[in-house]
Amino acid sequence: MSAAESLVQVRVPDLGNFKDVAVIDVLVKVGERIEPEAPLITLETEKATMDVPSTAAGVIETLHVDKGGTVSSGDLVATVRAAPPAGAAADQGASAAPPAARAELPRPSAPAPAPAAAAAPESASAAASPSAPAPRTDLPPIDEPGFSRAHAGPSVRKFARELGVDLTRVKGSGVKDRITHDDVKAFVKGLFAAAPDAPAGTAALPAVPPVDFAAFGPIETRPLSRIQRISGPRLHASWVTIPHVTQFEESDITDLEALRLKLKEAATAQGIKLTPLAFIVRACVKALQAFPTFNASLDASGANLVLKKYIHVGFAADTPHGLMVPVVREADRKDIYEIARQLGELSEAARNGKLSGAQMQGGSFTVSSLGGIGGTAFTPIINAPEVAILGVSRSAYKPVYRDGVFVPRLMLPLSLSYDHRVIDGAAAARFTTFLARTLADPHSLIEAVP
Ligand code: CAO
Repeated sequence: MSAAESLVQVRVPDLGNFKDVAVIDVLVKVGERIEPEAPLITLETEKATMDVPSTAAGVIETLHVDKGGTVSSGDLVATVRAAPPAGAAADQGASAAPPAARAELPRPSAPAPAPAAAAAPESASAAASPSAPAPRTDLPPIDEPGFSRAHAGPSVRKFARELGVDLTRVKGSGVKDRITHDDVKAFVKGLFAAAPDAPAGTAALPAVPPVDFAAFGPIETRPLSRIQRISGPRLHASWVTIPHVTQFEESDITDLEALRLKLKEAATAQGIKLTPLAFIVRACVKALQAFPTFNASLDASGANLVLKKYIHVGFAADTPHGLMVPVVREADRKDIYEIARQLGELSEAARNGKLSGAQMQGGSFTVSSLGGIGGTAFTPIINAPEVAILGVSRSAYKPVYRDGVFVPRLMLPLSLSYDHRVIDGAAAARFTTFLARTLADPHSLIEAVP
C-alpha cells in the first residue's frame, strides 16, 4: 500500500427500525475502481429499495456481503483501498455514512412528507449546489414517497432532482428494472417529443397526489404482474392519445342462440367449443368488409389512413398472468368452426403462458368479450394503433315490442369504442347497426367461406 492509500470500511448506515434487511443486489466486484457515492449494494425492505453508497473513491479490496444475504445498521459492506485527495483525511473504519449519503437514504420509519414539503430537494447538497440548474417548476409535483422508493442510485436521483423529474414516472431498464441516467434522459426526451410545439408543462399530465394509505389502516403492497407492467403504459398511451367514443347497440340473437345450440353438439364431438364469440368474430369480419375504415390505422404522421387488405381479429383473453390479446389471423378466410377452434387453442395457450409474440401481433380489430362473465355494457379501450374495438357483454332475455305485443327475445349488448379522429359517430352507428342485423340473421354466418 502506498503512503497515500488507506483502507476504508464502508458500513450500512442507520436503517431506523429495520433489521436483517435483504440484500437484493451487489453492484460492484472485488478489484473494481469506484467513485465516492457509487452504489455498492441494494437493500430491500417491504417498504422501499435503497442503495448503500461508498464513502470513498478507490478500489474494492473486500466485499463482506452476498446477494441474497441480510444486513442491519452498522454491518460491514466493503473494504475500499482508498487514495484520498491531497489534504483530505481518509475515513479509517468509520461506521457511519457521510451526511450526503445519509440524505440519499429513505427514512423508513418517517411518515410520508406532507404535500407542502414535496418540492423540497432530497438532499441538502443538491439544494445548495450552485451549479445545479433550477428544478423545472412546470412539471407535475414529485411524488416524494414514491421517489424515495424508486430503484435508482444516488447519482441518478441527483440528476433527476436537477431536471425536476419524478422517478416514479420513469421506467428502469437496468438490472431488476433499476433506473439509469439514460432512462431519465429518455423520459425527458419523451416528454418533449410527445408535444414538440406545446409549452413544456402541457407535455406532462398532472400527477395524482400521493396518499399514505397506511395512515388510514393496515395495507399490503403487491407488485403488478409482468404483463400488467407491460400493458399498463400501452393502455394508458391509448387512453390519453386517442379520442375515444363508445357506441352502444343491442342485437337480437334469439335465432343465433337456437342455431348455436343445434350445432354445438356436433362441434363438441370434433373438439370445438362453439360459443357465441365465434359467431361474433365472423359477424365482425362481415362488418369490417362493409366498413373498411374500421380495419385501418393512422400512419406515423397522423395525416394518412392505412387501410389493411387483411383482417386479423384480436380477442382479449383473461389469464392468470393478466390480460392478453391473441390474434386470429386471416379471420376473413375462416368459417365459424375454424374461428372457434382458433379461439379455443389461442386462449388455452394464453392461459398456459405459451403464446408467442407473433401470435399477439398484427391485429387489425379487437373483440373483448365479457359475455361469459356478466355485465350489461362497458367502454373498452382501443388497442392502438387499431381504430376500433368491440366490447361484448352478457346476453339476456328482454321484453321486445313486436307487432303490438311484448315478446321475450335474447338480446346481446354491444359496445363499440372508436377513434373519433378516424371514424365519425354516424359511421360508428352504421357499423353497429350492421353488426346487430348480421347477428340477428345468423344463417349468413354459417355459410362456407370462399
Ligand atoms: N352472453 C351469454 N353467454 C355467453 C356469452 C354472451 N355474450 N359469451 C359467452 N357466453 C357463454 C358461453 O356460451 C359459455 O357457456 P356454455 O359453455 O354453456 O356454452 C360460457 O359463457 C363461457 O364462455 P367462455 O368464456 O369459456 O368462452 P368465450 O368464447 O365466450 O370467451 C374468452 C373466450 C377467451 C374471450 C374468455 O374466456 C375471456 O377470457 N373473456 C374475458 C375477456 C376480457 O377480460 N375482456 C376484458 C378486456 S378489457 O379489460
